[in-house]
Amino acid sequence: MIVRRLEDIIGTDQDVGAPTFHSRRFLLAKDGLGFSLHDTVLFAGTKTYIWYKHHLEAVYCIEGEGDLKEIESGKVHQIRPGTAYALDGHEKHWLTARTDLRVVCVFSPPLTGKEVHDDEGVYPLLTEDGQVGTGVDTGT
Ligand code: 9YT
Repeated sequence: MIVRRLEDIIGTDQDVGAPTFHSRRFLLAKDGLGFSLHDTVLFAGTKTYIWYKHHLEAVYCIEGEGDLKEIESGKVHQIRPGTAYALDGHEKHWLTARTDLRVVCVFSPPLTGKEVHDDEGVYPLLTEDGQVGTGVDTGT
């Protein structure tokens, strides 16, 4: 049995920062469950480019307002508390946070400590409309 609380994660190496979000990683590959579990807050007014090339992800919004744009199809989905989405096709997307947007995320295969550094090592992207995003590609 594993029991962890947010206060146990904050300030540890499982509490990671990036230019447009911070993420508290409750469960990682080392926990041996076959998935990882994250509590992520995307900062109000930011737009994040995300492509998980080798991972599946499910996301459930618990706080805030934003939208998700699928880059290939151009489809836009409103994200608000009670909305879940799953990247079952490794879709490239933009996640825009109108307010702080808090989401609970599950990855399969689970993220490991190595991807922590990959994520943080990605530099902000300057997009055509002048917004700063973070290229997030946890694939290896
Ligand atoms: C919004 C989203 O995809 N969050 C995933 C978790 C985050 N990439 C992390 O923990 O680094």
